[in-house]
Amino acid sequence: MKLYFSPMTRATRPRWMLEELGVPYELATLDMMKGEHKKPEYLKIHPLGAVPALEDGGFTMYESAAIIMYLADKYPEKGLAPALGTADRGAYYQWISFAMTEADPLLVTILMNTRFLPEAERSAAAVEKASQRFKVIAPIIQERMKGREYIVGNKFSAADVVVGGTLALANMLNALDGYPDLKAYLGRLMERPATKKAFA
Ligand SMILES: N[C@@H](CCC(=O)N[C@@H](CS)C(=O)NCC(=O)O)C(=O)O
Repeated sequence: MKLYFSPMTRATRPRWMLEELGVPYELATLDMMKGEHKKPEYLKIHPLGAVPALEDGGFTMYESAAIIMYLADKYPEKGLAPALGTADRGAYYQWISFAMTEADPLLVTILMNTRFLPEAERSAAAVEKASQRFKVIAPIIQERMKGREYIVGNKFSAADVVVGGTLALANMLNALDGYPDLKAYLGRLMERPATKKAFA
């Protein structure tokens, strides 16, 4: 299995998942500064030229959360996804989707408009709007975490990888200040050996 990866990107999440699974994998690190992710051979793997992507045998796929869920299902014996058709499996899909569709885009907007876009293209209004909306989303996750160790059920799952990845991005943008339960949850996740390897 080969993971197309660049440090400090969404690719850290499937790398974390692979480390949690403890299965062998190859890391194909793309140098984004050199535009390696936009080369024609990589565009055949990911049509947008983004990371991550996963190659498994003759098959390739992209989208970080999809890769993480695929890996959880590929290794059922590792127990990183709740059983199909259970309430926990429903919650698992819910929190993965919530992190990816409700929280992540806001954080990417803040990241792009504070760090990555050329100064002339940055929008303070977009940052303000996304920050205000994140103040609606973060308390919902924090409420979920009250009295819980993990986002789903009472054990670590692939949903913690996705939600943890989102919270790590939020924390990097100082968007978790004022959410002590989220900071504590993220702190616990960051102590895991697999997380330390993936984020190293
Ligand atoms: N929804 C995708 C987003 C992937 C994505 O946008 N990756 C960024 C790095 S965090 C990237 O490669 N950007 C380069 C580009 O789009 O040109 C996922 O979760 O995998």
